[in-house]
Amino acid sequence: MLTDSVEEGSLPNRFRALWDEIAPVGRDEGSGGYLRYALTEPELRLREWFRGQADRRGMPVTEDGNGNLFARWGEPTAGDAVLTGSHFDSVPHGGAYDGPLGIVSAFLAVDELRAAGVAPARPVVVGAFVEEEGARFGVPCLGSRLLAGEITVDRAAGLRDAGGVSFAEALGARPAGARPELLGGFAAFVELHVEQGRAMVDADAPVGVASAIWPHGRWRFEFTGEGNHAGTTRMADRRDPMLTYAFTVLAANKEARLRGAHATVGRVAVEPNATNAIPSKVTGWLDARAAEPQTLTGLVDAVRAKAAERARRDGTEVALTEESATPLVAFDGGLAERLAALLDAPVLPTGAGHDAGVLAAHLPTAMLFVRNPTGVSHAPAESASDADCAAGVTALARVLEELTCR
Ligand code: HGY
Ligand code: MN
Ligand code: MN
Repeated sequence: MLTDSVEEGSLPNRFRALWDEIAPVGRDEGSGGYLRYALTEPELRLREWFRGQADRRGMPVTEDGNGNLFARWGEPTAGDAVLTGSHFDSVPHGGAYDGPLGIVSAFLAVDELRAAGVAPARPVVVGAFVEEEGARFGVPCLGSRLLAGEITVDRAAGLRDAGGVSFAEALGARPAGARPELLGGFAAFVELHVEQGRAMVDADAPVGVASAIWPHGRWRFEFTGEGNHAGTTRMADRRDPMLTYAFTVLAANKEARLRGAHATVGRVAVEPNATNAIPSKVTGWLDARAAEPQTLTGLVDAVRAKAAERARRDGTEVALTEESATPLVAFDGGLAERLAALLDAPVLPTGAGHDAGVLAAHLPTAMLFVRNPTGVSHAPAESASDADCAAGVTALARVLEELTCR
């Protein structure tokens, strides 16, 4: 059985030492946030760091042909490995912990098990999934969706970043797509992740277990009108898509509040994007989430209707395209309860999406949350104390021991 710190040097200090190896990678000095877009230089450096950590532990690394990495401890061909890990990529100027905490904690959990002399009866695999945030190619959990066959290879290969680079070009090959034989080799997946809210603070607990992920998705609104001169075009003669866009953002906020749901428009593109030109086109992306599927559907339908109504008034056009959708994820209830009892930890839902949310449809899956004192995420203020991160490592090690030795 594991005790708190089984090697020289406290676990919080060993966490900090490993954490400091990656903390500077991709950090923006101006904002203090991270620019770790999938398969760009900072994330590639973290992938090399991953390989180095695996090598130091004698864990051979394999790739699945979709950009996901797997480091394995145990019998190479056993078909009942327990997978853990998370992602390296970030949103623009995102926090330090969202993703990397799950990977660093996984390597440290392996160290804890080994130092305690635990000999797992089944392999432990540490995974690093590519493009979880969708910040570069627009589809979140791209790597895990490809592995699970939840996005076509054609669509994934053709996704392009702001510079026009396709995912296939960034990957260096056409993605392999579904790998059922690889996925079938895992008996369970446990993802440790920084909590992206204040529930653990309110629960006064360093570690929690996930019960569910809210259904959520991303919709692209394209508002088109008539580009024209800002100085010579009378107000009555304008067909200004910026008005329709602005009204739609306000409508999304109101409709979400009315439903106890969440709606965000955090990304916008304007053409031609000139101070003295009425836009010809405005594109906005809606991120909508709700605790129940029907609430989410109702929210998106209401925003679509309000946008169309306003477009008629503005003489503009509006087109709505669903870019990604994630159904309600109810994690394996038996597994969540078993881990909550093992760890004496609270069980809580989350509005944040994760690779665990994708894989939960394919194998028994659980998530562990580590307390985030600020409750802020997807921003530089995201935080976690070394002591709580160490508690997360200890919890993950206990869970891996439970799942590989019982
Ligand atoms: O957007 C999300 O919920 C996740 O952080 N990718
Ligand atoms: Mn994440
Ligand atoms: Mn995230």
